[in-house]
Amino acid sequence: MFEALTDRFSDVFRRLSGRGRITEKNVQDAMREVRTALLEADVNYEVVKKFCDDVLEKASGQEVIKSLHPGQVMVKLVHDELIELMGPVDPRIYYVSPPPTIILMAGLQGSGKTTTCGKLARHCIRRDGKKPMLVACDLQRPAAVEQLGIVAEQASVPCFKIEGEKNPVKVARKSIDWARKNDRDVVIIDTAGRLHVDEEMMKQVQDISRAVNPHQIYLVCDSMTGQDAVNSAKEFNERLELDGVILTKFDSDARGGAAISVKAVTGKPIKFIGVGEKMDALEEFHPDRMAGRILGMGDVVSLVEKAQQEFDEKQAEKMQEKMAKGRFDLDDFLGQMKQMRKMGPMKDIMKMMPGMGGGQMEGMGLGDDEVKQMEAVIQSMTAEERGNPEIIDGSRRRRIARGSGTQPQDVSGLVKSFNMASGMMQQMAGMGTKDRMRMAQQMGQMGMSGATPKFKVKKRSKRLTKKQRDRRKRKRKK
Ligand SMILES: Nc1nc2c(ncn2[C@@H]2O[C@H](COP(=O)(O)OP(=O)(O)O)[C@@H](O)[C@H]2O)c(=O)[nH]1
Ligand SMILES: [Mg+2]
Repeated sequence: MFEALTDRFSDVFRRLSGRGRITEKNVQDAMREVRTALLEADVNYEVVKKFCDDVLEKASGQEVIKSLHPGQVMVKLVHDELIELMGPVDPRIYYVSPPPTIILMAGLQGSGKTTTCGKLARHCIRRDGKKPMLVACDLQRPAAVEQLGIVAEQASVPCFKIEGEKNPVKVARKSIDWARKNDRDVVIIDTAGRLHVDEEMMKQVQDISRAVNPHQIYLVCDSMTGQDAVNSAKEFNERLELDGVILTKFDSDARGGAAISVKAVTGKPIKFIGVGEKMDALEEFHPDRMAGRILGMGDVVSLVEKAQQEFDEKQAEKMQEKMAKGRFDLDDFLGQMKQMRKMGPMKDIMKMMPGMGGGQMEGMGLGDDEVKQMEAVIQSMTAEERGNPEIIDGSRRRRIARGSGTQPQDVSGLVKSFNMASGMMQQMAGMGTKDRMRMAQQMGQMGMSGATPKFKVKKRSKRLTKKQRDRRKRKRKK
């Protein structure tokens, strides 16, 4: 996802961080680079101009110039401005009573409408426990109805179609009766698109819309087409009462211009992003998380959520219990590294972690091979050592290194990472989303400035941690 932009931003801010004190001129130079980066990412020109003016104005106060960490202040300003640009967004779907809730999908040909119908249906099932169905109103191409049928099958929902019918308005109308009779509470209508906005297509979608009065109208846009997507969104928005945009093919979007400009240009927020061809590849759009990703600040919230989805629930429960009691040990750590590997290539996951965006990963040395090495080291420890890594002294270290075919410093490195992870987990276990975000931000800044981690967490969990530490001490004394 928009690696180029993230790399550029990282560069700009790293350079700023390197200076002890910055002048107004430095800020201006940095903003000039930010501007170029945004334009290269295919962000709408007007949007870039306003964005940079706004940030400069906010930065021109004494605050930035005198600040101890000017780079961090700038990151925060740009971060907040990005959030403002893309939000606010409420990605929830509001269902009507009595059912069914009618959702109309519009968009150009190839934008991903048909695929997204299936994904949205899965989303309604998974997130809200609904019983959706799809409706085949793309009668332009004979294969379109068949394609929707396949998508519906993949999403395990029924697909309503009328063989031989040429009029999409009729199909749409009849589908609503069918939904009522068959106990479906969400009706998702797929429509025909064209390669470019044209009158006939617009009229057809409008006719369908007037006939069924949808509760939500989503425009599906291909993020890879950048400003073209944004311009077509503007045209659609003038003809239909859009509720939001679904930006597809995010997984292949290297620039990010559409994501950043859609809201500012059309006034309509992005509600979902498509991140792959499979039925579960749809995510809610959260401007704060997106801003973090764009700036390479990582996205702990998404990471935690992804982990939660993939984790075996029982194991997660056990882990939480252990964390709360401060008994998270090296075995758990290993289990977690393995879980993380299950979630996808290590590299993708690490990219979502703060301060590890883009190229910084390579230097960190945390690829699959390193995880295997960790495994070897932990397996060479005794059960006692795994439970209480504090007892690992020089001679134990040498023994473990010999047993695992590593060096003693690899062993101490691992214990260090474990200590950091377990500290973080204890803090996160007692945190709400807001605190997690805050921690992500702090960690992001840490990654860029290279400073030692020092997290400020709300008092309650701080006290908890101290209690846990005391309990551990007492246990050791026994
Ligand atoms: N990588 C990727 N491909 C997608 C995504 N959404 C749709 N596609 C692909 O884009 C192509 C066009 O999608 P389709 O649903 O037929 O578009 P429609 O013409 O608007 O109905 C298909 O090959 C889809 O698999 C996405 O989020 N990521
Ligand atoms: Mg289609």
